[in-house]
Amino acid sequence: MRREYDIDLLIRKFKEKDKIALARLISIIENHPEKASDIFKNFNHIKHDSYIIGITGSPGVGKSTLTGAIAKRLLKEGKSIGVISVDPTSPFSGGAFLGDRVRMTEVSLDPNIFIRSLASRGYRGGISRAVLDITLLYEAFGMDFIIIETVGVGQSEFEIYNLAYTIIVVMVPGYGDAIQMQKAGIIEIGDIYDVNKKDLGGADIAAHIDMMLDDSTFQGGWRPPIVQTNSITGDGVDELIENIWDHKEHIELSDLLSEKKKIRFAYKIKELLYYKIDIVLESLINQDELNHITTKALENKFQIYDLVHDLFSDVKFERKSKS
Ligand SMILES: Nc1nc2c(ncn2[C@@H]2O[C@H](COP(=O)(O)OP(=O)(O)O)[C@@H](O)[C@H]2O)c(=O)[nH]1
Ligand SMILES: [Mg+2]
Repeated sequence: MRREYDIDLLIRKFKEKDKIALARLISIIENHPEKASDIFKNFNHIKHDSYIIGITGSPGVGKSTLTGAIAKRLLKEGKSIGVISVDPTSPFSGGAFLGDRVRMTEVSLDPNIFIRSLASRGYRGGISRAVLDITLLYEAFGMDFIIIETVGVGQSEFEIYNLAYTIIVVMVPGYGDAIQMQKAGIIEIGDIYDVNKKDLGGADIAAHIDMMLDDSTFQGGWRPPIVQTNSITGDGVDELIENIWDHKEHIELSDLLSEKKKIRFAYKIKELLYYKIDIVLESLINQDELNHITTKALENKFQIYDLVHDLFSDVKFERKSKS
């Protein structure tokens, strides 16, 4: 079946806050990054900024449930929310996975929330490119808040640090998880720490993190608070949200927010450059040449640097003068 996209019609509906149009535009941008510019040019006049919250932590700690709990409260305050759930470790590919829908069912029917799950690694230009573009679409849609949920362990291809303004690191009772997070360096990026599954304990972990933070120095004068939540019953979620507001206020007043916004766009620009360079690279070196030097490298592995270098011997890396 041939599916024509009438982008103008979609944009018109999008501007009328039609969630189906939002969903379609996200799909188009996910699958056809080359269409992004055509879509985004319709939003040039929009100056709206969403506040971006990142929720990270190991699989199963309760990030999706917590996202639902936070969203529920924000919706009650009349806010609109765009959720992006990134879990490349999920065996499901593409689209939304059922689990997250179920965990967020209560809120997912509200007209002021939109949830998108990204599960596979197969996005053109990479998963982080897709995430960045979806945040831009959410901003154009007028979302007050964007919540990005992401698996935080051993995931280098997507760095929430470059995207979100307030980062919540979620852990669970039991030292295994805390130690794993510490090893992965995730523990250093939190603006707020949440030991979830409070019903299973976790006061010791909270104290442990607190002690660890005592030994740290804090850039910008923010000492990350530690909260405990039960994201199923909602116990502790109000306190968590209070802490989000405090952090938001802190970075707004100290101008750290503009710094974070700068990082977000610098990251996006780098992403776009890499994407372009990939295309250039494909046109410079074809698969045959690649196979050829791979064979050669197999014969003499110590020549590997020279072989790659020689590939570029005919290419002139000269900057065009800008006059
Ligand atoms: N006991 C308990 N279970 C929870 C809590 N929060 C989430 N869960 C459960 O933990 C499992 C994983 O939750 P999920 O939100 O999918 O975790 P994610 O992988 O981090 O997104 C689900 O079965 C949830 O019902 C909590 O506060 N207490
Ligand atoms: Mg999840």
